[in-house]
Amino acid sequence: MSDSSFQRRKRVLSGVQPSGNLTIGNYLGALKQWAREQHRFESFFCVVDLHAITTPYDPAVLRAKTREVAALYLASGIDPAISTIFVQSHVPAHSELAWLLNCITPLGWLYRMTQFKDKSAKQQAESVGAGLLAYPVLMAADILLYQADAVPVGDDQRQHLEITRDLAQRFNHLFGETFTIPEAMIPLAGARIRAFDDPTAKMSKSEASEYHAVHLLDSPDKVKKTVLRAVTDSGREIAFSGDPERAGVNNLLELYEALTGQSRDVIEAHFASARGYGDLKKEVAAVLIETLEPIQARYRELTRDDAYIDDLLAEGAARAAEVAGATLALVHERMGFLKARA
Ligand code: ATP
Ligand code: LTN
Repeated sequence: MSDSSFQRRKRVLSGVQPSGNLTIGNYLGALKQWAREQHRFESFFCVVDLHAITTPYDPAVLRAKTREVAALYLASGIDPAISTIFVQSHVPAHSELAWLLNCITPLGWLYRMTQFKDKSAKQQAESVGAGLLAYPVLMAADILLYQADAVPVGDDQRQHLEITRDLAQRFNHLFGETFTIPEAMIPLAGARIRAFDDPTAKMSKSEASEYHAVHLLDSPDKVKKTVLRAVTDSGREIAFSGDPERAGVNNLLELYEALTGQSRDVIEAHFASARGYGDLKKEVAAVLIETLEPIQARYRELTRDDAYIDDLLAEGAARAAEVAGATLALVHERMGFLKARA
């Protein structure tokens, strides 16, 4: 096969921040897709610790969560024999490319990001770090370093994917064809799970309130309690609906849909004879518990020995650094940096 006819396998890159306890939203929006897609794509899955320091945090918690998130990737079915799992800060090319891209990113693009507006509003205006504003540039660096074709994420990341594409195009225009333009890959079901205690808000792992989310490591009892307390409306009809008044029930149905893989018609028919929302909640809790049980069993197995995870992460970082290093070298050349003498 000649060089020009050789096509590399399409690539995927994605990541989760070690900024709290992973939720069922993270699983359905991200991890579950990753486990499925790793068979079709050459895959890179990163624990994005550099992103997790863009809001106030505790260093000891960051360290523990970084390992925990990596273990949850494995427990959710990411196979280290076919996918590369690594920690973002172990591959310095991420920070380096982020700086280079920062210098071609118009500030206006960053101020427009809804995540920046939401997260900065939660802090005192004067203490918001510059890193929170530059967050999407670091994310673009993560993706572009691997020349990723597709990025499997939840619906909330659409805007960040757009800015990544815009930055890649801008760079290619300024310095010549360098980066692959990536596509967002968003699941049909489960792309935006809402909070149980407030169905107008997205479920989020950094939200501390007790009955906000179901976490991947929650006990069956905690899962049941959280789902049974889920905020719903005062009606009785169990049907998918875009009516904001009925967002709570719709969220439970969407969870059921994403977890069981059944069609909406089948689900509505199944619940047609239910006596009320209580029946729906019980069944959603049951499928959640059933989904989490094998993940938790694998997690316990994998974390008996920290050295196992640390070894895998070291191998992953070495593989990732090869790919990222090649892209960064090309970027240096295109941008006009004098090559250091060997
Ligand atoms: P944080 O609260 O710390 O910002 P988060 O829970 O929003 O965290 P991220 O680390 O920002 O999680 O996101 C990791 C992945 O999980 C992303 O692909 C994101 O789109 C997805 N995701 C996060 N929350 C949800 C949700 N509620 N429904 C579906 N996918 C989600
Ligand atoms: N911003 C993402 C996390 C993230 C990411 C990435 C996702 C950082 N770098 C690269 C996909 C690809 C989020 O989910 N909040």
